[in-house]
Amino acid sequence: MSKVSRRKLITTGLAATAGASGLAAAASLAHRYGLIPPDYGGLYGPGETLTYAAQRLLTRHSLAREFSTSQISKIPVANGRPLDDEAFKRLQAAGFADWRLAVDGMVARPASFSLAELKSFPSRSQITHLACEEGWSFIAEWTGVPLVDVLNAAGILPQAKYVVYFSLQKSWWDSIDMADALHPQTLLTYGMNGGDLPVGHGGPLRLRVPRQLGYKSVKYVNRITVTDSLKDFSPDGGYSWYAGI
Ligand SMILES: Nc1nc2c(c(=O)[nH]1)N[C@H]1C(S)=C(S)[C@@H](COP(=O)(O)O)O[C@H]1N2
Ligand SMILES: [Mo]
Repeated sequence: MSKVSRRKLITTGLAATAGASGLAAAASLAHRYGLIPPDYGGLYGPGETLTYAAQRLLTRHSLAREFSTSQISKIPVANGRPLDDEAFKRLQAAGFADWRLAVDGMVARPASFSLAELKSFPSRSQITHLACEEGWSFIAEWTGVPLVDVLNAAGILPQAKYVVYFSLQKSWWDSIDMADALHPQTLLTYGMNGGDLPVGHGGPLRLRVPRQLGYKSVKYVNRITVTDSLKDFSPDGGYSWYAGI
């Protein structure tokens, strides 16, 4: 059976099973195919599994919509408190010359990159929508280096299954699977609307994951860890781990 028709069959099976005998049965079918999000054990477990499995089977290679310049929001919304502790203010005052991004975990060559080094990679710009789970959203142009290029520079080991990314803002971090980590639209961004990425929007560096809700686009990213398990990085309570849109 071809890959595509096998996929179709699994997807049809998932939908039919969900309708006939409830989400739990569909989730157990998804389990057989390894399509389990790391927060499946919680209250919304079977539902989370069904959403993630169906999306991964149907839309693994799909692109987030890109917009034209005229559709860029006039006043982008900066949400949450900007990072303003003393250590960050010192980095900012020095133009982030001493700031670095660490890349570690399941990579052949753990590395750290300055902003100038990240800017020396081929850059990509894309105009995408950032949607908050609370209902507001805006469209902006984001410029940066595809995460895949930085991961390749460090050498992703074959066991890798997830990429965890941490913020200078202590309680903020999140993770994505390799389908999103290697996706061409997933960018480590240092620019917005033609200028530097403003601190209010996560400058000097923010991971943009335009195929998922806004909270997956963590601001002030300074460390990336490649891993085969999220058991030491349990997702934050309240938000579902997979936030595909
Ligand atoms: N470090 C950090 N990243 C963050 C947040 C935050 O408060 N701190 N808020 C998240 C949420 S809930 C949303 S909707 C977006 C908002 O992005 P914006 O500030 O550029 O509008 O950033 C996400 N990333
Ligand atoms: Mo949000």
